[in-house]
Amino acid sequence: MTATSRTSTRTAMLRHLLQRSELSFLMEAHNGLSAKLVEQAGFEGIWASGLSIAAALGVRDSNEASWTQVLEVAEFMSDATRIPILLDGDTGYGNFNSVRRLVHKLEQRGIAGVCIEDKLFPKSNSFVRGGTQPLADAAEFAGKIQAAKASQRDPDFVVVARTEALIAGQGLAEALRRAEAYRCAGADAILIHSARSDANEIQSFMAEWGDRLPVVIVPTTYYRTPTEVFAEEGISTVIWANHLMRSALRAMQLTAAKIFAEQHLRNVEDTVASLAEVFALQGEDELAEAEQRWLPQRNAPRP
Ligand code: SPV
Ligand code: MG
Repeated sequence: MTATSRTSTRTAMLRHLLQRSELSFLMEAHNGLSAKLVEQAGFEGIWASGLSIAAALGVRDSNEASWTQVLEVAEFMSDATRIPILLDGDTGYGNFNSVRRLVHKLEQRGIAGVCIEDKLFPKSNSFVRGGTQPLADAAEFAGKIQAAKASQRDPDFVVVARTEALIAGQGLAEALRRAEAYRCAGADAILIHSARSDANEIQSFMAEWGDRLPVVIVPTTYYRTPTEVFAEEGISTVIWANHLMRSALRAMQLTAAKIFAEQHLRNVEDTVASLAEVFALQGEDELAEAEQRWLPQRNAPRP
């Protein structure tokens, strides 16, 4: 399969996930390994989380990793899987022109779509300084969406417009005004983000928004809301945004602390994945087979 046909297939898959009537789910990944695990678990798509990628790189979610560093990570994730990836493209890493170049590079690397948010570069995570972060001018952000849509070569490549109006405390009317502006600019879906511990403002948004465009949510803080409620509200896609990074963090902390305290491995061996599992995930079998096919065999007669 060529890079182009692989890309088209995945973009069509992501578009379908957003547009179908049944609720869909994107699971966070932050490197090739976690992307493989998302696919193995049965998920239909991956959220390449800015927060999780930054955390895994040991930096803050404040554009401390450059966009080409994020792209490198996304490429490993793309190579490691066959399901579509929606990249968290933060603010697009600059102006409309940066967004155009980002879209080209994502298409080249088999990423099925990008989500950009109406904050200012360099952004902070919505849960860190959400309420105090200035929003981008809505018209300028709409221009970024238009530029992204105009520069994609694969018609199925997906551009999700994310508004932070609720996070910034600007209220429902402003969230709706922005979402409508981004819809008119050509966005394929709207991500409406909320930092509340209940889904009330998301439900209010949905009541007004209706089915103008598919809506994506990130229920990190309103995790107690039953998933059926999201389906009833007409939401298209739920992103589980950071839970592999957070579970890996906890597991690594516990293992490191145990080995540090005990100075032996006897009590951890049964609590960690086997090496055989690691090699299987890496596809060692395929390499052994390829070596048989393409390396001169040791006992073969010399030509
Ligand atoms: C991310 O996963 O990086 C997101 C979602 O953008 S949030 O952290 O909630 O902003
Ligand atoms: Mg993010």
